[in-house]
Amino acid sequence: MMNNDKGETVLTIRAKNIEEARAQLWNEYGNDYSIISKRSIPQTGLWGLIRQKEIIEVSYIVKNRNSAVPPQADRLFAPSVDETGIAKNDDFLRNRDEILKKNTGSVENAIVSTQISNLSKQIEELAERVKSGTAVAGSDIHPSIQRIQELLGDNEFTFGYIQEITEKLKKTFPWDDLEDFSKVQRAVVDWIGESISIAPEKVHRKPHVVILVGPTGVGKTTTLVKLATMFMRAAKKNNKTLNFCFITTDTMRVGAMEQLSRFGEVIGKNVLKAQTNEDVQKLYEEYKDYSDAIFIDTGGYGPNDAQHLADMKTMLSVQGMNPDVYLTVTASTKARDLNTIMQNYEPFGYQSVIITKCDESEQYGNVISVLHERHKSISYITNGQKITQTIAKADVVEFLKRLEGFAIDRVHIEDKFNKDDILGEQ
Ligand SMILES: Nc1nc2c(ncn2[C@@H]2O[C@H](COP(=O)(O)OP(=O)(O)OP(=O)(O)O)[C@@H](O)[C@H]2O)c(=O)[nH]1
Ligand SMILES: [Mg+2]
Repeated sequence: MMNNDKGETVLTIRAKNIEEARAQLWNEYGNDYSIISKRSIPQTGLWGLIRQKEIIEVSYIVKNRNSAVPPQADRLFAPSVDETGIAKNDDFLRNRDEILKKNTGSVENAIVSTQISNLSKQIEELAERVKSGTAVAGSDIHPSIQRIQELLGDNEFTFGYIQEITEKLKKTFPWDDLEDFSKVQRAVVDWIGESISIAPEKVHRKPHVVILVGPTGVGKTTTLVKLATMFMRAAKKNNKTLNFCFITTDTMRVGAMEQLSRFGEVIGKNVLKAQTNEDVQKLYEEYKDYSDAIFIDTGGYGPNDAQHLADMKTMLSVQGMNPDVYLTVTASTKARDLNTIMQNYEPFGYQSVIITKCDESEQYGNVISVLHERHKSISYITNGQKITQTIAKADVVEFLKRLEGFAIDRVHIEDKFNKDDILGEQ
């Protein structure tokens, strides 16, 4: 308890959300309180194992502290409201006198009084919403939240993600503040940005072994070559030469070796072939001492092809190799399939995800939602079939700019998310 600069006593209460805090204050003081501020307090569950929840702490002052009528009794006489939401004061005063005569001080009266006061509070709120035209038949969702839900749906965000944003809006914005749609929208764009995790740049010990895994036809081979090209350019920029080789373990598919070899020819590199774990091991031992990087291409299997996935994992397990494994998926993959793929490739210990074929997709909500739900980061995105200039480091701002239907304040998001250069455009 403390005093504010007007000498009024400032009190605090804690609650799950602002609505609950208001309900508590209403029960205690009727209308005779003013909320001054609120703040969120993180709560950690059992030994920090359970997901963090937040509660809020509300600071408030009590008005009319010396009022002759105690708050509970006073609320018995909340004015009745007609269909326009306007209080009928004569009826209200008559009822108040009659009830006062009949009811004095029993527990039952207190309970009834609380119930009546809660009801009158609800009526007041409803009348307020009818007046302002914001009441929604059969739902307690503000139109701004509904609009946000529609926009998120249009961008293919998952139901779970939309629910999360809805709860956050309800917690953060009091009903009246939801009227300001551009403010709401800006907050949602910020939250989407905050939910995108970009893989941090890492410094690797030589040789930097890069392995791409992922379903059939997602663009693993093409992306591996794009990565090699990008690393080569970065080295060249620093007046260095990148010593590297390609290894393909994709020996089953007709033409797989030729495909990579063709790319290899273009950039002047041989492609080495590995059919077994011993082959990978041998090639690694042979090349590790004088390679800056080793790029390993893998065959594509369906995410439910457990046997092939297990064989591939065995083939790639080489002591001391410590590879940088990326899961490669296309931007247009449905959220549910993405979830299955990410789950089934988990044994490869991929550090982050490469999103391919972004040029073929308009919406990214599916990818953003699933990666957020599975706590995975994005490292690169690819944007076309051309080997050069169609790979970029993943960038929050680029994802936000592609959100459909949202008004995007570019200066704000660039300031907030600190846009990096797109490597592919250099
Ligand atoms: N539009 C578009 N096409 C791409 C992109 N990346 C790759 N592709 C194309 O996707 C097709 C498959 O690419 P690959 O690199 O062979 O895919 P993969 O994952 O190695 O395929 P498998 O080895 O058979 O599993 C090719 O036609 C590529 O040109 C991209 O970013 N955008
Ligand atoms: Mg391939």
